[in-house]
Amino acid sequence: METLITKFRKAAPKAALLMAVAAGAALQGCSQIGAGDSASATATALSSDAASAVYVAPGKHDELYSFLSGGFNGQVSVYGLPSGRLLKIIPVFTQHGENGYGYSEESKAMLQTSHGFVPWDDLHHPKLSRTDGQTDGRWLFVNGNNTPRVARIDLTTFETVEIMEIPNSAGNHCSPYPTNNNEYVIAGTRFSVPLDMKGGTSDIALDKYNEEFRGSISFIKVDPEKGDMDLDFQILVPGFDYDLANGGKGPSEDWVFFTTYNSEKAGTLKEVGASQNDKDYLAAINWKLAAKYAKEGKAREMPANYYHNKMDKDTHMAKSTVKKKVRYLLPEECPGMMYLLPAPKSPHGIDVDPTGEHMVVSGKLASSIPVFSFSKMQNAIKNKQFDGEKNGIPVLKYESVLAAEVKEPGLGPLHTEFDGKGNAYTSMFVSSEVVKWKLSDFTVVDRIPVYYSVGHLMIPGGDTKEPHGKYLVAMNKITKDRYLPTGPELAHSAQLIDISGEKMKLLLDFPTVAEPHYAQAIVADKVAPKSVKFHKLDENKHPHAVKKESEASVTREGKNKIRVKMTAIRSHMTPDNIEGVQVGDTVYFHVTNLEQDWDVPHGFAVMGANNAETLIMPGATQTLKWVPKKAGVYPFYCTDFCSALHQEMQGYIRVSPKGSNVPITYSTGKKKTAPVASAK
Ligand code: RUQ
Ligand code: CUA
Repeated sequence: METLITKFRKAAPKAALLMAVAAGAALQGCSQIGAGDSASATATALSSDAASAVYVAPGKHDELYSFLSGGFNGQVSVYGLPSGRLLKIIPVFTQHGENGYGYSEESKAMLQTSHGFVPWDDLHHPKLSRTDGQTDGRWLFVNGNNTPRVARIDLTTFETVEIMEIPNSAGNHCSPYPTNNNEYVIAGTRFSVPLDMKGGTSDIALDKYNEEFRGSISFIKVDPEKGDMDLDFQILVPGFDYDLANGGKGPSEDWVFFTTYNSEKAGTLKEVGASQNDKDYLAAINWKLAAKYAKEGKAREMPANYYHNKMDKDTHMAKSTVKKKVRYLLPEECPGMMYLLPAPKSPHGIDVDPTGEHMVVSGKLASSIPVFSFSKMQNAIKNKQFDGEKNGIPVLKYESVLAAEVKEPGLGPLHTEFDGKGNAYTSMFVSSEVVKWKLSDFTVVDRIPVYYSVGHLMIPGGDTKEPHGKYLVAMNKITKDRYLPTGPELAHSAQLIDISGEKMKLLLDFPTVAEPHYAQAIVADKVAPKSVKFHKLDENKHPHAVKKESEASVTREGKNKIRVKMTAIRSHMTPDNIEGVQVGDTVYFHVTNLEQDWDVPHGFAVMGANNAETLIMPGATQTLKWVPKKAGVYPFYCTDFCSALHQEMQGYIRVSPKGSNVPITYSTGKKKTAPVASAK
């Protein structure tokens, strides 16, 4: 049973079902056996009106924006729902050739970390900002798993505007969780590590796991107006693995909950070692009390070394700040702040229902789904119904906090979302289905097969106080025969399910970009009206912006730096003829797009640049760095088809040998000589 999931990853979906039978577990949803084997079986699962339910006529807008994480591609993709149309890819932790993110001089700093430039990450969980426990459409927070980071995307521009590295963390999976008014975005470590208390990890023997390794939970403060993040403090927690986080609502608003596994503290072969205990824990933290302790002097301080990267709104340039300190709390010194609730076998998802009373814990290896009660938890704390303690943290008695167990829900429960009408929906990884059950009596009322091996599922607003319970998106881990084959690598598959009626109905399959883990969705009205159409040129404060063609220039600074301040407007660049550059020079092309209209970006690329193009939005300035290695003439051009004369939007830059006496000249049309070089 321990290796069920690992084995399953290698097995075909059908084999997994057989395995499940062999394991002696109850097999649910028999209707799906072999359903994936033929296209016709799938077709029968579709109701006849599915097509019209997802049809958004040409020129019409979708009802919802959805944000699907890109997993190991490090980006977020934006889909319209119900159509499943891909609207945009937002690069976050990865370089992106489409718009030069992570390649342009302005955006490179976004990807700086204490480990240097890290242009990739494993992005799992998008979470929308909230006001009064409901999505407000201002920002999207996402986590980077591998090099622990939390990023903020601004939903007026759909751009990543801030990335905060998380110190004392490794595998930032349990992240991010914004509280109901974005007071904090909370991020927990997946891998515990031996902290050297100086901002790094210690060089110690790996068999010291049990004594030396620790986890951390970070509390990032969010500016209520601007959204700017700031790491306020951390809680150093026992060396378990922390998997997922979800927060309270209403009565449980001050609390945030974390699933843990590996309470065994195994340091090797975790698929066995971390599955020994019958129960691991749900960790409950009173974040308001934690913040109070931190404010009232309970926090200690240790050296740290982590990057905070921010995109400046006016200059459109990212800047890194290196932080050298972090404050931390120890749970054993902060009574009432943290409790552990025993939860069956290596739980994965934790989801709190819209009323804030029920905490649903999905134990991927457990045969039932335990649902904890917040009011019972409060009573158990009051009456000290403890079952000992772990590292000074009280463990509550299982029975004292349990509301009920959902019996025989299916195999491999992972995640749960809610429709706001008293129903919960849980994804079943092993038995490949979504199971609907009632919060009133914890009975299963419906189930629908999904193709195949669903991980996360998402209902718009399904983790908030007010879900928009019309659709559910299942994000599946295995695709197999769902689409035309594309060689060994297949797109992952999402499925849209209608949950407006009693019975769930499959509406649509759509391929995703890389691997979506979680997603969030929001009604379009909360985002679309605020979408920026272009940047105002006269508000552009980029230090190398030029706002008129007559101000364009080429200057040599010092010995071998060349600055080209260029403008772009349909359908030419100024200047488009440049001479006087030498081998060994570093050339900065600062291109300002003079357009003041929606949807008229210009691109810029130069032959042989070890770089991507840069795509400049109207009113903005972007910089491409180029180091020519050989003398000659190099064309440059606009990469985005912007007008009928787009193909004419091109120019030449001449590169002469080092030390040559070709003077700097530049022009568009009539030739002009540079002013005497400024020496800087
Ligand atoms: S977690 S399903 Cu990050 Cu479940 Cu992926
Ligand atoms: Cu500008 Cu094409």
